[in-house]
Amino acid sequence: MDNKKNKGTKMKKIKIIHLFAFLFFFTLIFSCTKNQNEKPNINNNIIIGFSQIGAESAWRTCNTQSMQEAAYHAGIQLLYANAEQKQENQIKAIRSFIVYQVDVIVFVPIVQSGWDNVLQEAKEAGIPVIIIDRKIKTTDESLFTAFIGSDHIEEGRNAARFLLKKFNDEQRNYRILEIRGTEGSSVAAGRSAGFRQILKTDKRFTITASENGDFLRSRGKEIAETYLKKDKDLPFDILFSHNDGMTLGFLDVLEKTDIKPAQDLIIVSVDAEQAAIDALKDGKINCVVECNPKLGNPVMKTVKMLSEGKTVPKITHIPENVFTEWDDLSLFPLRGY
Ligand code: GYE
Repeated sequence: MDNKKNKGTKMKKIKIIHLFAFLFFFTLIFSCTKNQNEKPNINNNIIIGFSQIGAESAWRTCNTQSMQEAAYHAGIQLLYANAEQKQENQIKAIRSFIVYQVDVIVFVPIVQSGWDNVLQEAKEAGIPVIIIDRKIKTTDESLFTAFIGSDHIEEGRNAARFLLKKFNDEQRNYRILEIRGTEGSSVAAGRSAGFRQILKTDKRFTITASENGDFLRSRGKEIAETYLKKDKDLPFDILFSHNDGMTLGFLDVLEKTDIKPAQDLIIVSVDAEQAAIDALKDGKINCVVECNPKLGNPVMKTVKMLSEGKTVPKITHIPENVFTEWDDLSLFPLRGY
């Protein structure tokens, strides 16, 4: 990273006014932790510029908090920018981080494509980029230093594996409604692909409808309203929803009908936020595939390794669980999101 500082002389000098404008737009986070007894370990001056997508779900809020808390405990300054669900805002934030000459850029790509130019700019400025949670599509893998997050294809496979196990002995056909996450995101693409990969081996299962729910609870509700018309038969046997928010929105509507969730309609969800685990315990969901939002510590560890000039792994996938109706979750610890 010292090299980068030397290269920095090539860049235009930041004027004081730019610095103030920058600080106005980005929150400097030092004190977000709840546990005030633990003293942070301030041993260097690393600055991370972090571009987050927004706050569309409980998962996302926990992901942001995990980054803030881990940075605080590691004694790292985190410049946090909330993109309010817009790729263009993320690109602007990344450009500001380059001008500010942060030590590392960390970002969650809302969609897979369209990052090459801005990442090339970061590369030319000598700033390493760590991509977290969602992946990008690029022909030039040198544009980022590391990826840390879940294997979303495996999550889709796990959702499908649950169905194969549940219906192991039955000889009938199943109609599936899929509610997808944000269009163009690697998560939606991965969960869809993994799910299909496993189910295509079994002719009993057909995905009869697939809707974009944008990871929003409100969209889950709207989709349920479209399909669950009174005096009509339930058009599906299974719901596969790409996140708990959309599942819970769907349940809000389903519970006003005579259809029994997790019995008349088998429900498989992803994320494992507390509300979904509670619904699983209450017999309203059949399976919840975990997606772990707590990426803060592995990210800070990687940043420290980079600052010490060490080589870091290119791809780190976080191990994850699957929670089902067959598990005893009575003593299960709180999820924290
Ligand atoms: O499943 C969802 C969200 O990118 C894995 O984004 C993440 C997804 C998560 O907001 O709830």
